[in-house]
Amino acid sequence: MYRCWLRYDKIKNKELMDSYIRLCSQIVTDMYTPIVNSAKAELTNGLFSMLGTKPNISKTPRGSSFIMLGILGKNEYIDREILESEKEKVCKDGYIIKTIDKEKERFIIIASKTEKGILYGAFAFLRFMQMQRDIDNFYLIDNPHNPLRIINHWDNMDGSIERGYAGKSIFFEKNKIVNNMDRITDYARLLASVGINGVVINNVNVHQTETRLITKEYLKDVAGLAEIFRNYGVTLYLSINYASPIELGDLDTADPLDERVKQWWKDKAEEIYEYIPDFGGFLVKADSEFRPGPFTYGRNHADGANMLAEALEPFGGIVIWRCFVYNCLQDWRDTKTDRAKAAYDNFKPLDGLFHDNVILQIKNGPMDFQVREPVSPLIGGLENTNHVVEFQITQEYTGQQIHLCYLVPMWKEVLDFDTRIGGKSVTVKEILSGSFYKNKYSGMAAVANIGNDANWTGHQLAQANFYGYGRLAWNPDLSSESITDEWVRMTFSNEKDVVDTISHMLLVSWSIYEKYTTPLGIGWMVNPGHHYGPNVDGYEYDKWGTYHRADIHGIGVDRTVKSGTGYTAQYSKEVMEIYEDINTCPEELLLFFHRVPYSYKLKSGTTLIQHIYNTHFEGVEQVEEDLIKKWQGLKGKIEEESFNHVLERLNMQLEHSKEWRDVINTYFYRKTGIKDQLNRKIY
Ligand code: BDP
Repeated sequence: MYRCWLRYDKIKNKELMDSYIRLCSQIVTDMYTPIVNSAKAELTNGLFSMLGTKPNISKTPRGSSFIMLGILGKNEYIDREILESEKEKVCKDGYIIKTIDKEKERFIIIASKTEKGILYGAFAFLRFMQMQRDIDNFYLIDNPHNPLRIINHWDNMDGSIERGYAGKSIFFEKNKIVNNMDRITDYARLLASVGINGVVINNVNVHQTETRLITKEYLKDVAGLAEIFRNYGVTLYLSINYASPIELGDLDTADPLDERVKQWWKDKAEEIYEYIPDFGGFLVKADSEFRPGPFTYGRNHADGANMLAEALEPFGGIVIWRCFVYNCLQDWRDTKTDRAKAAYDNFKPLDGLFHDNVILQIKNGPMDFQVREPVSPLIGGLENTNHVVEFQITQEYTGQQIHLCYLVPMWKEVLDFDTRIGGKSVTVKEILSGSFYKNKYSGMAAVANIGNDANWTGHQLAQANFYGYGRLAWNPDLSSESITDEWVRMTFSNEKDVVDTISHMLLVSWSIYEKYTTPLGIGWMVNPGHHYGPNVDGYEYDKWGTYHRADIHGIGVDRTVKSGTGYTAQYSKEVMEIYEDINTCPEELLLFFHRVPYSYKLKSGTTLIQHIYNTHFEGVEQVEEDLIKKWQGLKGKIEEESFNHVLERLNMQLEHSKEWRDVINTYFYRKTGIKDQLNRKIY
């Protein structure tokens, strides 16, 4: 469980084993930099574990078969075999893997224009071997689609993790950075293996101790972490407290236009870069949920972000500024204010005012990581500002790693969403890759789901979300099915039954979770605070701006221009028209965009109330049929420890899904008095 998808089980098939051994007994490279050394170490370990023999490492080939690692254009051997046209196809940090079959020599080239690319190539090669692919005629050119592929940790220095469901922080303990770096090295390996190239190690809510991470007290230790990540091509970033100049006792203001504040951050940047020459930059949650920010001084987000950007600019650093800004002190009686509009309202007017080393980080939906939301209109809505999406791998609202909820299909829907900007087809993934607006920086970020649990993610199957995020950040065109297939084969086995069963479970799990939780995009029917389990009115009369507005007649929030909050106007004209009209609005988002009576007939002919009852019964049945029964069928085919662990989680899921079903169904039955047509038990 600990090794996740880097298991490297011994190859059982004799023929395959022979063919692998033939080509993999030697690694040749004349490079000795830390990243290439990591690539060599990965290959050595992986090959040894799969083949039982350790490859030799040498500068020049000895013998007639080997794996050759090198930089394109700088290695005679490689340059002789790789055509110019092939070289052109390899982008920065991409790689080519090619089997060369000559009369006297047969070898495999893993080459790139950068060292990181070599490391990614090495991991890809091992991945294909784990999936038992033929390497006798290997040919692959693969490039990262997104320049930034970042993981955000919400780790606090006391070791706790905000919204963490897999134990404590692997970085921090008792307000210090941990001593044992082995686990962090293993984490860096996992990140690099899926192509992640940036890590923010601390929570966006930067509390007192964490504010000090950018001081001498901690920078030496932070530099130690940065070194581990650097060896695997991962750049380290820190979340900072916007009010640091005050909190650290140096100034009485954090006004971004105050010269003393500007100088303070310039000096701070210089100090950080003395310790960490390739420091990535700052992630900032400002003026959001009571965090300090430029609003205090009557300044806007561009003023705030640009001031930090100027400080980091001489060193090549970036500012990642979050757009999760909304009124968290709303009056529930106020039906005009719509939280969904907040990010766009706050940031669209500033489009074009940010320095080019500022990147805005936008949650995938306009609210907050619910099980179903439309895509944030700010993505692509910003025409002249670098931006990245923020996904949440940690399952705050999607079952907290007790429920199985595989998020790759959800992220795929977001990435494939057609924004219709300018009346043309423009998908979110094209915007994020930077190819549409030609942004200087772009890509993806996501909140990590790992902790120090032995299996990293609490629920072992939640490792698939971590893996899937990395793979999608590398290549958003990969299908959910192919990512799932890879993960299952590497994590469990290549046996057909195992692959089919676990893939099925993963691929249906989001839909199952959605069925027994909140209906048709409405969201938020959770217990306040910890956000686990059903509580239909938990947030209904509260200040957070998250209302479903259910009464005896109907439910939903009218967000149309015609008669509602006008949120739909934030989209391109074509998308707006789709959402605006109840007949064209995708049904899974019906209650997000429209207020609907319970008797409203869905396209299937079922009424809304009956749909709510049906899906809630179905969801629970599917936990039994599609998850538990399927998993039980794998007894004896996967390791007992994993088998029992997952079964235990699934049984918890079953219990808790029943709670969801009964609370939701009962709530609506009591609100409406309308009976279930099938007379099932509702309380
Ligand atoms: C909310 C979480 C909260 C985070 C916040 C954020 O409940 O813990 O601090 O998002 O993203 O979903 O800043």
